Amino acid sequence: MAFNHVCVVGLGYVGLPTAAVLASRGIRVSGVDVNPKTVESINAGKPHIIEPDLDMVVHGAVAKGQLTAHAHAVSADAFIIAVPTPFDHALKPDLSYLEAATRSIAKVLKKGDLVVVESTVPVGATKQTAAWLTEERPDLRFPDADNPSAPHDVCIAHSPERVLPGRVLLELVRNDRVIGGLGDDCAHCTATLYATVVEGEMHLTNAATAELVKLSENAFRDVNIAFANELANVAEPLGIDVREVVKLANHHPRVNILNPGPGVGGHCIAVDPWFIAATAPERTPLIQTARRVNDARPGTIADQIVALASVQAGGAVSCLGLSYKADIDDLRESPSIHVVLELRRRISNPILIAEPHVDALPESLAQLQDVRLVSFEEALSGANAIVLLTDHKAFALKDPTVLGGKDVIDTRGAWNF
Ligand code: SAJ
Repeated sequence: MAFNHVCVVGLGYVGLPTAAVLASRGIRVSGVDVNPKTVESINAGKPHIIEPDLDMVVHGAVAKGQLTAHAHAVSADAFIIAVPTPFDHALKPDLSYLEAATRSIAKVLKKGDLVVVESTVPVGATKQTAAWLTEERPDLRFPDADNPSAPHDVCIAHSPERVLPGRVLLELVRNDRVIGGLGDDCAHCTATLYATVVEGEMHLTNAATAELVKLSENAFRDVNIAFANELANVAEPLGIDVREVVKLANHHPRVNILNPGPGVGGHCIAVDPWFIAATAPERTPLIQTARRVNDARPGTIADQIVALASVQAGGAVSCLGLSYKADIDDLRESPSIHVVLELRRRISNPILIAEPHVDALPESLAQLQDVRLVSFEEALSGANAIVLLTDHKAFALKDPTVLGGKDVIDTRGAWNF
């Protein structure tokens, strides 16, 4: 099966790199996004997100006419859906973007097309995608997870993205892929599409298994980081360096503890475990507890900051880094933001924030009293309490003596004095 034209719905952190890489392999790609600014910027050859080398690949693909962006779905041979799947206030998955994207492609679907859900979804969502399509297009036959060998006109599969922000273009190509088909032939058909870009192995299974595989990967990491953070909660009051504990424990051949930090952020690891919990609330005490342990870390860090002598004396606090991890501009679910919010709840001292990847504070912080975005240099010179929250390369200390006499909390273990 040949795919000459692919429509990628959702041009965010996953959709845009996927669209650009497919286009760079000579496939005609139409990207679709509901945000007119995103469409405009991509058609001008400029990605709206920061990711190493993405600007070059997008610019090249747009200049060659291989990649175009649109406000509405375009008829194609294959559709890749890469829209957000957040959770709601009750910690339940919110599939409204997936539903809207699915219904939007229904209008242009034809016999022989392929639909791939790349968004991370709760178990059963790919099956639900087929149900939405059936509602919209009763004239077409869609695969049935309960009868996968039944004939169908359109293939549907789940192939979760597994790329690490900051290494997206590299991992998109090199990582193994899990592909779960709804009907018997759907995974094979999807593997043909990804074979144009993926150098890693492709592991074919059914859709529900692929859904749980993806959620398990992120929940595993969340539980491991929660363990590291719990160790930090134990070690810090005892005056023990938790990083040395982790480093030495990891010398055991069968131990691999991740790094403690200010908490877990981003749109994946801080969110996906709740998708498993929502499916089986009574059977996931470990996964739910890990989420709570990680979510409590910013409050613990805020308590440590409040206890510093310079803060007790009323001095300013400088918080370095707002994004959820190093060298990216993504502030989603960032523990750094929660540290600042918790800090403002506890004290009224001035708070200076340095974040080289943003031009303005996010709304949740901009509305707080006496919280300012400043340069790294001003953050270092303007306060006697310095807290490293995100270990951006830009915060590497050329001259550690600038911290002389100051109260310092390095939540990432990035500064060696
Ligand atoms: N973190 C720690 N300690 C660690 C590692 C991470 O506190 O030892 C924190 C980070 O600072 C960050 C959060 O956890 O706040 C998550 O960062 P991350 O680098 O672990 O992962 P993400 O969310 O950027 O990307 C993850 C990846 N999943 C796995 O590694 C299993 C990526 O491969 C997935 O594609 C992505 O989620 C996703 O989209 O699901």
